[in-house]
Amino acid sequence: MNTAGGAGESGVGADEMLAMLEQMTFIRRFEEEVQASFQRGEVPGTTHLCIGHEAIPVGLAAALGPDDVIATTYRGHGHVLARGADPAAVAAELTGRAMGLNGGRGGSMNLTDFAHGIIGSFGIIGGSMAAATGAGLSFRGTGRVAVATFGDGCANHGYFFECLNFAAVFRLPVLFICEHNLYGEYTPWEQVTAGADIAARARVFGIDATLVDGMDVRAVHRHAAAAVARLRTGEGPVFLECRTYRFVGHSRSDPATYRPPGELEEWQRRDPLIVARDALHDAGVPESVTGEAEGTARERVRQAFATALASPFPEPAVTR
Ligand SMILES: Cc1ncc(C[n+]2csc(CCOP(=O)(O)OP(=O)(O)O)c2C)c(N)n1
Ligand SMILES: [Mg+2]
Repeated sequence: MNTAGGAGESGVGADEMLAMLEQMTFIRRFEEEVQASFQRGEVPGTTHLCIGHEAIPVGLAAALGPDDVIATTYRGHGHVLARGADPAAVAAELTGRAMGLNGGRGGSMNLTDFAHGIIGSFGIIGGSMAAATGAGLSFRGTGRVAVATFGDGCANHGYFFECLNFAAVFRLPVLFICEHNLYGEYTPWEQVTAGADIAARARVFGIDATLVDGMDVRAVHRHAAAAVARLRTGEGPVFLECRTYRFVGHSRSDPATYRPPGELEEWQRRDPLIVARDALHDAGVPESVTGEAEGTARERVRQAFATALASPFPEPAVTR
């Protein structure tokens, strides 16, 4: 249908907003299937889900061009999917199959797909910042942009300060995106992090830094698009602190009992899928149209995992 018209304050048209809702719904259902697959024993190692964070990968990906690159973390499945990696190859990597993005040998925490500008997912906190800063160094004067995503827990690591300083001094085209979900593993961020916000730390280096509503894909997209436009002109790095919340535990079967009662429910009221759906309904898009995202997402996830699980494991490594 022609859904031309606005979907709220962001300037994002309803068609684009609908596409973003579909993508967020797909990532949500994909991650739920990762968890189910993990519990069935099909995913070796561990998993860190981005359920609750979906507005960030989707709003960001819509602002990037095909020549831009991203370095993300172990909580990066959503970024990899949003950049356009083949979902079956992602599912296959998670389940250790030969057709996986990395031949089935990297797994959940190391998803890499150069064809889609994903230069790495990093299990080492801060590794994504270093990789994107290095990419930014090689992109100077080209108009290309390198993105680093990382968590609030990264803000106390040496990498954080070194990369911000280096990128600022050399005016690198790097977009630093902090996915601030209030916890580093099982520790509330304010117990280990001084200051009122993390963006303030970037400003010390003269970096343009903004707090963003990470539950609203329109806000993420608007800020990411403005940042990318600025970065292409060579004005130096930009920092976005996107406030979000993970609706699930840190990893594996973490029941997240360390959260205060009611906190999860409070954030779930601003579930990025609900925020996007409400904006579309307010813009006149009927529920019959927004509801289609659900069936499409489930079918794409079913196909991806069916393909992956039916595919062979890699040959055992040769040992010498
Ligand atoms: C250099 C380093 N130190 C410690 C760890 C152990 N570790 C794994 S996840 C994690 C928490 C990180 O929290 P945050 O950066 O907020 O990311 P989130 O998991 O919330 O997305 C830590 C400390 C690590 N992986 N790398
Ligand atoms: Mg965190």
